[in-house]
Formats: sequence, structure tokens, C-alpha cells
Amino acid sequence: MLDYQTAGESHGPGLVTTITGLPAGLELDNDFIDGELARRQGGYGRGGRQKIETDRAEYLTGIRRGKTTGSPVTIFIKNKDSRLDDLERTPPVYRPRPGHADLAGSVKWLTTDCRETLERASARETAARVAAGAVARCLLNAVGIDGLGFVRQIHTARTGAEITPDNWKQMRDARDASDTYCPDAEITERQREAIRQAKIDKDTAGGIVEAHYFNLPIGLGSSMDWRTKLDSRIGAAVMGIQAFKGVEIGMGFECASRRGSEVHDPIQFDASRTDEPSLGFTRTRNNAGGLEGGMTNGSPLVVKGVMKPIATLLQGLPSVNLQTKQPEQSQYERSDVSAVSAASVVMEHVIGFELARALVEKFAGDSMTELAEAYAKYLEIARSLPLDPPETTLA
Ligand code: EPS
Repeated sequence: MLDYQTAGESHGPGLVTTITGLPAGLELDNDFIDGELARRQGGYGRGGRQKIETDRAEYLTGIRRGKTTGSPVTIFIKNKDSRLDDLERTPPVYRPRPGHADLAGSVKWLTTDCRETLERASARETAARVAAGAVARCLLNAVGIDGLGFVRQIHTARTGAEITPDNWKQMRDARDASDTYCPDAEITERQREAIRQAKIDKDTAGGIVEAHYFNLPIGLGSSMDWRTKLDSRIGAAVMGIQAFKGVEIGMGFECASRRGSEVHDPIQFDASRTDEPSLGFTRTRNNAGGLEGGMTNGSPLVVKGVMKPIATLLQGLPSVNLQTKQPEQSQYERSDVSAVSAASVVMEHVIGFELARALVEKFAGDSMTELAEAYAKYLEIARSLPLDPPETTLA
């Protein structure tokens, strides 16, 4: 099974990702992977840390001549700001920040020093997840699957931009021209203003990020078990991102106030599009967000996630000193005013990894050659259905 594990602290020597189960012969696009790590570091509203770091993927295992060998792939991302054992520069934190892991972690691991928890809970760890997801994207790209993540909303500044299979590449260019990663220049300016104002007020801002993936075959994931449903895996992957408080697939929560006839996407067949991974089954709309019964249905995958405002506020929040149990303001640690833009990169990649995992599960092989052949064969067989005449005909 394709899987990954991350390790590392925010101010330790670095972060590590180990990816297991990659087929042999996958060519890694190093410029793309490092470019995505750089994008995660960016976005308007980031704090001082990103001026120090230059995240780069260093491959320790599993790669020979730029390609996977089938051996676990270990990636190291160096922390330039490495000082975890220097007590003067990483002093104990006794005043937990409401909204952070500080209080629950300190009690859980039986310490009054929140640093023990925050070093691992820090969103710096998401660099390791972006590296894993960017490797997975190389695998998706090898069978023609691609996509984008972007910022829909920061605080109340929300774009109504529509992303379609025909415009998504232009939208990605527009996103890349925006320093909040929003494909809408006017809303970008409002989002910058929301972040600027939050900073003046010694406060922070959250938002909504969105990811779309295209050219997916029908049938990734499975309705046979809740663990193999893609909704379940994508939901877990998105909710596992630091500071995420909600996830929606397609129409999401809006389904509640609509009737079935308004929600479900009518099925059509277009004989001129049978060469596509959707095999010619088209929909008049995509409220399902590309998933039905936990499986891809041939429509683009559409996922939204909501990130709460960062818990580290310059003004502090009412808290309690864990040493004295006396009321005090929460401690300020260097942080970001908003990391919603960075979170759009992270969500794009944790979802990409789940798609790659489902792809490897369905078309498993030791090598990319076998995977690509199994994928092509599946489309060929599915396209030629019905293989047998029906045995019984109901009157
Ligand atoms: C982050 C690195 C961190 C924070 C931020 C995200 O670096 P430092 O703590 O050294 O400033 O900037 O972390 C958090 C928001 C958090 O809650 O821990 C990063 O690389 O994304």
C-alpha cells in the first residue's frame, strides 16, 4: 500500500517524510516538488520564519538516477532555524494559547512546558506532507491526473470564481499571480486588506481553501468498506491539517437545504467522449464533487476545507500559567497573521496523496510500467461493457 509518515520538530534539525509503496520507475520532477515547498512557504501574512528557511527536498533513500527504485523514499527538509536544545533560544512555554495544542498536550504528556507539544504540533510539519504529496502528484501526472488548490476566502473576503475543466489552467496562472493564492485580483486585494487589518489589531485571520482534481477515472476508492471510501480518506487527510475545522465535498453542507432533485447530478452519455477517463459518462452539474458511494465518478473532484485563525495572537488571549495556575495572557511565539494561502498548498497535496494511494490500490504493480498498463487495460475493458448479453430480461 502507498503510505507515508512524517517526523521532525519545528526547531529541530529538520523534517523527514518516508513514503512506502511507490512503484519503481516513477520519475520525480524535482523542480515541481521544490516549487511546491516554496509555495507553501509563501503567501501574504506569513511571519518571520519563512525569511529564514529555504525548504528543499533532499532525497536520502529510494531514488536512483532521478527515479524511484521501489525502496522506501525518504526526504529530508533541513531546518535552518534549528535550536531545539538551546534553552535560551527555545525557552519553556508555560502560558498555553487557546486554540493551540498547548494545554491538552501538556496535560497529556505530563509536563508544564507547552514546548514539548508545540514543536511537533507546529504547522512547520506540513512541509513534510507537501513533499509527500508533490511526489504523489508526479505519479498522478504519469496517468494524466492533475489539479490545483487555491484560496476561496480569507476572513470575509470571498471570491465567487468558478473552476472548470476548461479554465483551470488559466485559474492556476491567476492564482500564481496572487500573493494570497486567490485566482481573483480584486478579491486578492480585499484579502490582503483583511490580513493587514488583523495585523494592526494584533489578531489573526482564517479562511476557506479549495482543491480540484481533473481527468480522474471512474472507480477510485470503494463503497465496499468505510475505510476505502475516498470521502472518508480525503476527509481524514484534510481534517488532519493543522488548524482545519471542517471539510466539504462538492455541495457539502449546502445539501441540507436543497431537495434531492436539486442536489443529485443527472447522468448523460456522450459517445464522442468515450476516450476520456470518464468513458463518456457526463453530468449536467457536479454537486457531488466527483464522488459517489465513496468512489470517483468521472467528474472533477472538488473539496473545500476551513482553517481557523492561527492561535498565536500578538495581543494574547486569557489563559492560565501552568506553573502557578494563576490567570495570565497566553504566550506570544513568532507566528503568522494568516497561513491560509500556505494551507491551500497543503490541502492540495494531502488530497493528491489520497488519490495516488487509491490509484496504486486499484492498479497495483511493482513498476510504473505495470501500473500504466493496468490502468489502460481497465479503461479498455470498462469502455467495451457490456461484455456479455444480459442473462435475464425483465418484462
Ligand atoms: C510555520 C513555522 C512556524 C510558524 C508557523 C508555521 O515557525 P516558527 O514557530 O519558528 O515561527 O511560523 O507555525 C504555526 C502557525 C504554529 O501554530 O505553530 C511553517 O513553516 O509553516
